[in-house]
Amino acid sequence: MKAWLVATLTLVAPVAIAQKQVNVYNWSDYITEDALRSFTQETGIKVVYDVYDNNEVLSAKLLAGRSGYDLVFPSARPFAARHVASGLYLPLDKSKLPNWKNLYPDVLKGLASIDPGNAHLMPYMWGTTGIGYNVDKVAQVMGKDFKVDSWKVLFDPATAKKLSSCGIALLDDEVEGLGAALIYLGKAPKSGNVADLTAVTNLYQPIRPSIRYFSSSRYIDDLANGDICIAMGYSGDVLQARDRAAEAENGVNIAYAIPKEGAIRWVDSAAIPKDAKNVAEAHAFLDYLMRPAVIASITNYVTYANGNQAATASVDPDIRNDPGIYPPPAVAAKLIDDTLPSNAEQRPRVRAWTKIKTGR
Ligand code: SPD
Repeated sequence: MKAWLVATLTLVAPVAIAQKQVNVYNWSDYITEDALRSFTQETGIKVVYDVYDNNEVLSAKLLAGRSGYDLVFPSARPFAARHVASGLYLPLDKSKLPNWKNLYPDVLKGLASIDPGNAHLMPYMWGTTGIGYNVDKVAQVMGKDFKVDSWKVLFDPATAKKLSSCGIALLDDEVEGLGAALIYLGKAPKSGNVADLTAVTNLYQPIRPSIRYFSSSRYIDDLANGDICIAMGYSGDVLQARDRAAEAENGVNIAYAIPKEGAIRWVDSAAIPKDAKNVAEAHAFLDYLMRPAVIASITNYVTYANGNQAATASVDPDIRNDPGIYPPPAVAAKLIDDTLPSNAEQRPRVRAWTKIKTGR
């Protein structure tokens, strides 16, 4: 072939145009398929979506570097706070986020204490950690007048033993697992005090044989199907279990309780890892998530409150008035915002939690 012909063919040969994409790593059961599909339809950006159910798993990937993710959703305290302090995130380019104005000023103010100037973290959803339960099975085992209104339901060995017959699950979450026990003992949920943590391990020790498993996601389906009857759980996940059971019309009746001793209120945020490859696409996806109609429809499905003030009017009234999702003032007064243990407090906490989980 003549040289000039080869050159011409090379020039006109079709070049595959790479589709833009964004690699998202979020908690499981925390978005709608419809939101992902609509984003791609509108922008042409493909969303590669992976899920986790534990902040430690996300942290390990970020600390190792080259996670391959362009957008991640750490819980604000202590995780996102530590990530920001370690320089793991890119500053957000607010000029690419016109919907930032829709966010709640109070939520932003809360995040600014761990992320000065709200430079890296966008508030996504917030919720509480309490107790999810199968109303009829618990009544069957404990008697119809038994109330699920205290952490005692999980931490009293005699009660736990009885409830183990229908299945108890706990979160695989050090912050929440230790936090609930510390609140029950009247201590600060972020305590790293060795005496407090010994009291916590002593509290778990007699109930440990009654715990079927530790998982931060499996309990949703298990509650909905009637395979367990009680779980320490995240508010929206328990209410998703309630909705799944109702949809399946399987006669399982799930409720969520915020214990009278108090509970942790947490916020999950979104951030762009420092080594993200698709930064423009990550900003486009973040801005899309801050559209009132988009985030309200996600809230309506995942049953978590969001950090978007402009979305409130579009949230389904049933969700807005659900005390498990938006706790009324008397309950809110008992909530303790997630906190940030120091490194010195963290070490004994990790040791205590490992001991509790392994039962050794
Ligand atoms: N299925 C979504 C669950 C989100 C829970 N994030 C909160 C963690 C609190 N430590």
